[in-house]
Amino acid sequence: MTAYGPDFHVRLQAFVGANRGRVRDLIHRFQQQERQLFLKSDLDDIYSAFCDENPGLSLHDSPLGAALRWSEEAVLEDAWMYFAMRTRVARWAYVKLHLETLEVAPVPVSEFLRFKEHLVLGGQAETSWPLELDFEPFSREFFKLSETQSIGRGVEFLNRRLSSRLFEELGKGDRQLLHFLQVHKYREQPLMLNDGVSDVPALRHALRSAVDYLRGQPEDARWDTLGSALRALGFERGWGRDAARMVETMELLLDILEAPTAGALEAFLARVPMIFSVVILSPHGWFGQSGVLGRPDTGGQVVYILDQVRALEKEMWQRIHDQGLDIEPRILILTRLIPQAEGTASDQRIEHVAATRNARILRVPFRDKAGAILPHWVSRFEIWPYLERFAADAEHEMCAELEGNPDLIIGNYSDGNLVATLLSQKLGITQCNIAHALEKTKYVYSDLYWRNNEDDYHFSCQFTADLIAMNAADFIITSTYQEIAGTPDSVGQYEAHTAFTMPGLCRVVSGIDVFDPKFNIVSPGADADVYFPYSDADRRLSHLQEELEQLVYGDGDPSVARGRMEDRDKPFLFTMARLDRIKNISGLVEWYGRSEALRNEVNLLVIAGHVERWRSGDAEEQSQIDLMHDLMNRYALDNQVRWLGVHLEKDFAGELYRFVADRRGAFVQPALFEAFGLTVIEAMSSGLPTFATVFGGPLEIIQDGVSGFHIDPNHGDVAAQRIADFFERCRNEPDHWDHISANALARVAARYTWERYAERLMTLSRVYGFWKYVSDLDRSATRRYLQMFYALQMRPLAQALETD
Ligand code: UDP
Ligand code: LCN
Repeated sequence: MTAYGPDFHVRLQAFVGANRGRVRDLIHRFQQQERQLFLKSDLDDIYSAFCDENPGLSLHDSPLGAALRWSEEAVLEDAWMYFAMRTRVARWAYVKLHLETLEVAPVPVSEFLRFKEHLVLGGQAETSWPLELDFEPFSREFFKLSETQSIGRGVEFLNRRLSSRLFEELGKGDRQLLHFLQVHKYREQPLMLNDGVSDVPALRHALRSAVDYLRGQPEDARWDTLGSALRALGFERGWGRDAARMVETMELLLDILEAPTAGALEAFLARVPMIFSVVILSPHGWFGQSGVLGRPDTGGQVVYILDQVRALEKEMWQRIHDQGLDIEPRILILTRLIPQAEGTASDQRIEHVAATRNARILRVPFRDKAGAILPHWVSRFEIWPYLERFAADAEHEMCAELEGNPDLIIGNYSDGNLVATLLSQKLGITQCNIAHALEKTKYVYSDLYWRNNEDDYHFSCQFTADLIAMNAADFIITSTYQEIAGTPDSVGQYEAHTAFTMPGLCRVVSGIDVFDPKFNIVSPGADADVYFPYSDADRRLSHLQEELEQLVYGDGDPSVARGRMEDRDKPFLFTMARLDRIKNISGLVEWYGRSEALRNEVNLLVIAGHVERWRSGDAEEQSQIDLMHDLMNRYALDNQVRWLGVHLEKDFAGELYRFVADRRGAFVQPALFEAFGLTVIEAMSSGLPTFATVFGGPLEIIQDGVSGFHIDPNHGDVAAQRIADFFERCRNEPDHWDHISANALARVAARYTWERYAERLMTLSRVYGFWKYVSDLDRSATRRYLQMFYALQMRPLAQALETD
């Protein structure tokens, strides 16, 4: 098989030169298409057809075959064709081919992008001077991962690489570690070390003396009795709750000073009391604890954050407690206050988060230019003008609530990550980003033809914000590997920001490097108190059964329900999602309508959006509602499909998944693309066999045919048949259902839990905080560049959206 290397284009040129006639035939095929832009699927189709017709050519093993297979995109104009080749996961190269002379040459990414811009700007692309963004020079000096399998394990490699380098430099690392430990305090209370320890030899000496002293004390002795002796040696609180743990922590540090290893460093840093308060940003949606889910902008992110907060608080409390400190951790979720709250709590300034000790939601309103509070909800695509003012107001309110600055700021989604950037940069606080979903990959050509979408989506603002935030973050966590770098066959969400162009706005030649060690995969879980196995009889919410029966099988109120499942003996398929185009709920209804086999096997329950159009205030949702009615009519589905336009509370939704499992049904997630897919792990945690899209997170969550099934939303008929076959098999072999169900449960338990999530996130925050302090991970040059980019591009774009 041809591999990519520095001489690839020479080999390609030789092959093209030796097969001129055939290559011209192939070029002719492209030209016949009468188009200029080819996506991977177009290239594959043309190439496969050509190979079938020219069996003697054996293109497959040739450099030309490889170039075509690797190409994600090609652009044809006049005498040239340019190819963007993804030669391996996250590795790109660009090449051009002259259509007459058949000259081949490698090209830099900027030339490829400029050529592509012709499609939009015509000849102006050559003469214009666009803003060309290149973040690469800023990180040239930094350590980067080099293997694709290391992507997303940044902290592991950062520790390995930097610990040896730092400590090699003649005690430089030791000194920095000493300074780092000396600055720790909680408010005015010093922690870890006091001024009694002046240099590294003194620290080693003090540690040895303290360990000797502590070994002579009862293992469970506390600071109250040990403190005065330890203080005299130079120590403050923070080493452990009792003598045994203090010895462990001190010995870990002695080990590091002796010969640092990545493992010891991580274990030690994980114990350093650094994180007492955390701010989590989620500005755009209806953020609340009830009555908000299922609305257009209020999806999994809200569920994720509330579960995250509960898990984080527990973890923070435990760590603080284990280190012998009696400090209550504080977590604030900062979101938008919406006065016209439509029955939700979104108009309340502050709200305690249920099942936490101290976590709260703090809501700060958006203000317009004149300073007036914005009363109504604003779509996530329209919020850009309000964020800078929101950040300024939020800063005051959050610092007042916390009585000081937080120790960590976590952004969520594009808007939250941008506000996190503004606050973190201003206050000098460690910043963690969580994208949840990056919009760029959801819409084909959202970059190249951005102007076509500008009125509805304002991607100019969103992609600019994403670039700023991802480059500003100290670390980024993602739910899956594919979110960062895709798969061998598909481009990752972050990877899609490596190089792209928005003609007339900016040309991004290096937007983000997925080999940067700032990326870490930390997958979320499903709330184990709500989503538990259907077989767990003692915990079942039996009081909800009647209501569920009514909801699923009843006639229901026509304003919120359409259709009923007349044959109650059949199992049913269940799907639940926001009624966005990308969720493809209407696609599922259509596959179902068209598949006799599937209709014979099962009924379908859909919970999505509203049944009555007027209830929706969102254009995309309204058009999906129209389409759903159209499909229900076209395929006469009213006696087999039940469509409910209700937003379920969490407990109720949890019991509904189990209700489906009791009847040996299955869950379907048919999205065109799903960044992660919390419903998928909720269904699997309930023991439901799950069929989910092959595009996005579910590809990684489910092992196809083992713990569930993948379906391709672009081949609905095949998907429908696959589901029908499963039910047919279950009728003949009832064990099959049990087998998939048990594997789904095991898969989630092994990989997707909030306990593991919280442990990782707290460790990462400390490790990145440490490296930021002791090395130049602070990236001051990048910061300055980003500030300029913000002021010169982001702010004017956002301001232009605000009407008077
Ligand atoms: N959800 C809900 N009621 C609804 C629709 C959705 O409770 O009517 C919940 C669902 O259980 C899941 C979340 O909203 O927890 C959706 O998250 P997911 O990651 O599947 O998709 P997103 O909406 O974030 O794109
Ligand atoms: C946003 C999405 O689109 C989902 O795929 C995720 O599961 C959710 O956020 C939580 O991260």
